[in-house]
Parts: sequence; C-alpha cells; structure tokens
Amino acid sequence: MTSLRAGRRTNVALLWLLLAAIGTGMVAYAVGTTPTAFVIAVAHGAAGLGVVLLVPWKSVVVRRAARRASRGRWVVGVLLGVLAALAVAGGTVFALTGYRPVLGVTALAVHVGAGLALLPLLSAHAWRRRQRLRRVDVSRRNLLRTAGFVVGGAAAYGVLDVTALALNGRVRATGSHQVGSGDPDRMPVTQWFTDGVPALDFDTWQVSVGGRWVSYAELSAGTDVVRATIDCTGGWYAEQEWRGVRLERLVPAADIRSIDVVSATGYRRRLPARDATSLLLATHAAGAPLSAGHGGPVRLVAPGRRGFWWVKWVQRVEASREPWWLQSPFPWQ
Ligand SMILES: Nc1nc2c(c(=O)[nH]1)N[C@H]1C(S)=C(S)[C@@H](COP(=O)(O)O)O[C@H]1N2
Ligand SMILES: [Mo]
Repeated sequence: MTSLRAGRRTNVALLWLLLAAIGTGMVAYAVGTTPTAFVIAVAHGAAGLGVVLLVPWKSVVVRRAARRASRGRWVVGVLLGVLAALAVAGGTVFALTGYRPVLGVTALAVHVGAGLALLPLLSAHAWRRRQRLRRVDVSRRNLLRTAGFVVGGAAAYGVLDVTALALNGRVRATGSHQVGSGDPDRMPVTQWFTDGVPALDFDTWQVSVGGRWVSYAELSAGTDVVRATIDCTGGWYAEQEWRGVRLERLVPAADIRSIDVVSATGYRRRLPARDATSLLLATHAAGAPLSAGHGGPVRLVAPGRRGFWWVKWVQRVEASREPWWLQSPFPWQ
C-alpha cells in the first residue's frame, strides 16, 4: 500500500506543478515591467523544472498503471508525456539559444504551443482520475515535499539562467532575447495573425485622434522622444529611441476611462487612461521614419507594456468610457 500512496503523492505534486507552470506562463505574457516579470519567470522556471525532477517518481507510477490501462488512456498518457517533454525542451532550448526561428517557428512557440495543448488534456486526465482530497494531500509533510521539488526546480532554473546569460549576453527578465536594439531594421516584423503589411501612403496619411484629423506631417514634426523597449511575447526585445507626439497632447484627459487605439488592419487595443502620459504616437525610430513593417506611418509606443500593445499603422485613437480590461487579454485579431 505504501507504494500506492507514494504514487498518489507524486500525482498530486505533479498536477500542482504543471498547473503552476501553465498559470505562471500565461501571466508572464500579461506582464511587461521588470521586477514583476522576474518573479513570475522564476516561479515559472521553478515549477517547470520541478516537473522534470519528478520524472523518476512518475515513471514508476506510469509503469504500474500502463499494465492495466485501456488503449484510450494509454494514448492520452503518452500524449501528455510528449507534450510535457516538448514544453520543457522548447523552453530550455529557447533560453539557451535565443530567438532563432526555423522555418518561422521558434523554440518558444513550441514551448507555448505544447503548454497550452497540455492544459485541456491534463484537466481531463486529472478529472477522470479524481479522488477525494485527503488530509494527507495537504499535510505539512506532503506540502514540504512538493516545496522541495519547487526549490530544486528553482535551483535548476538558476543554473539554466546563468548559462543562458553566458551564451547569449543580455536576456530580459521576461525571458526575451535582444534583437536589433538601436537598429530598427534588424527587429523582426511581428504580427499575431498575419494580415499582411498594409502599404500606406505616408504623405497623405491622417490619424483621427478624438475626432480630429491629425496629419502625418504634423505627427512627424513632433519632438517628443522616448527611449523604450518593445518586448514581443514571441521572445525578442529591442530598445529604441522613438520620436513623435505624446498622446496626452492630443487627447484631452477629461473624464475618460480608457483609450482605444485602432490600426488600419482592424487590430486594436484599449489602454487605461492613466497610460496617456507615457504613450507616444511615433513616426520615427532611431532617427529614421518607421518602415512599413514596423508600423509606418504611425505606430503606438507603449513603454512598460508587451509588444502586442504597440499598435502598428494607427488610424484612429479614441477616448472610451469602457474600462480598459473589457477586451480579450490577448489580441486574437
Ligand atoms: N496592426 C497591428 N499592430 C501590431 C501587431 C499586429 O499584428 N497588427 N502585432 C503586435 C505585436 S504582437 C508586436 S510584438 C509588435 C511588433 O512590432 P514590429 O513588427 O514593429 O516588430 O507590434 C504589435 N502591433
Ligand atoms: Mo508580439
């Protein structure tokens, strides 16, 4: 019986670690500022690598269960194992080798894809095999044991992080690798769901800001300069000197709750009104006009926010009475 109980303990610990890894992974994409991003990255790495440390115990459980498993369960089990392995391998390879797409796919994309695919399968697997929560599951000894794997995972993550730093130089706390700082032409052109780069005429381009048409000429004559880092959830970041007009000069702050920024492609983000002081409608990066790929004629610069907030090809900016969080957390457009 002791080995059965050990199996149960392993399963419970593994479930918590996997859910923690997936949860922190999702939260990581919503965070753009460094102290918070660092804490989340460590928690994510600790949970994920803690899973690896549990493999010797889980393999005993699996070997025992495989003998009496139905074919369906066996397939689900193998799939779960493969996805978990892909998630860990993808994350590790990405940390060590950086942003290097192979046929358009990065190790980070494999990591995220496998992690997201894991969630429904894992939930179904755990639900089918659910058991009543027992006192021992939340006993001090058991929680300490799980915490031990988290500490071990954190130590492994520390080693991975230091190795990544030695191999790649600067890595941001979000886990993103530096590509093209000070040299916008080297930055990757990134779209969530590629709707293609629109060819817009810079000379005649106008942006509707709070109902008023502002010409490209007026915006590109702006002298507000912001040094800020664009940090794509795809795993790269770049620091540039952006130039244009600060949004607060154009949108009166009177009783608005949020600001809608809409692209010529239909892509849009809604930002909290308190951001108005830091937002920039940029026409230039590193002294040169923005290329079409990087959002020219006009793009939004949103310091401290992940790249998906930096709306390209801005066509319309509007004050809104809706709260900013009334939108999909990530753009699915
Ligand atoms: N209109 C529009 N703006 C967009 C996107 C998009 O798909 N469409 N992608 C966002 C994402 S995910 C990132 S990381 C940055 C990338 O900017 P870049 O292509 O100039 O590097 O633009 C953001 N702005
Ligand atoms: Mo992105």
